[in-house]
Amino acid sequence: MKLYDFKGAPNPRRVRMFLAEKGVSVPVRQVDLMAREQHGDAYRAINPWCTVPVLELDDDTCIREAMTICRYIEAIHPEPALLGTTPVEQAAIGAWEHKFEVDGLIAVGEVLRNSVDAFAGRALPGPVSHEQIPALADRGRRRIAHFMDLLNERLGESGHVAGPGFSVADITAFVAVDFAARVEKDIPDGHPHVKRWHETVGARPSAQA
Ligand SMILES: N[C@@H](CCC(=O)N[C@@H](CS)C(=O)NCC(=O)O)C(=O)O
Repeated sequence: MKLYDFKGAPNPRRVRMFLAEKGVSVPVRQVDLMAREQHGDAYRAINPWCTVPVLELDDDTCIREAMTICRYIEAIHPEPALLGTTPVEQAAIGAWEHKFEVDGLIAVGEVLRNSVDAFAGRALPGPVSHEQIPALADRGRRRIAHFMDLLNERLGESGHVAGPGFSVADITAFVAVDFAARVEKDIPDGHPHVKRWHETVGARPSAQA
């Protein structure tokens, strides 16, 4: 197995944290997104969608999309369960994980990709060129504020994002909060539950992944 990764990017980090929580070590190959290696022919043969992460299996099968990779890893390494063990747990984890991917991770991406010069002409990942829309960066900032509010509200009623135990929903939300620091610097005041939870999750060894 091999993980195609880019150290500074949030989506591969979700997979690295997931693997670390499982105690599974996988060889990593860095794809230089800054040098546009993802758009070159060699990487397109791995993933024509031109994104990381990708998990390449020993038979050359390439699995793309962070959550799909996590589901695959959970299937072959069920312990500790990070996607839930009962159908109800799985439903809650799936819903919260997706909610915070869209409201958190994608909102931050919307700001950065529509405002940072390095993303000019690349406002969406993938092989198609898209121009930046500055209004989307403004909307993204409002979306991040809403994400922090929602996460704080949720963590005020639950020890972890999807229930009492740690799950992949915590990984996605944690990576999104750290990614938001590239826009907002700190967790905003008035979000004590996010701060408490961020310290707890940040103390897990997987947070260094
Ligand atoms: N939905 C995809 C998103 C993958 C994605 O957008 N990855 C970013 C890095 S976080 C990327 O590869 N960007 C390439 C680029 O910016 O050209 C997933 O969950 O894996």
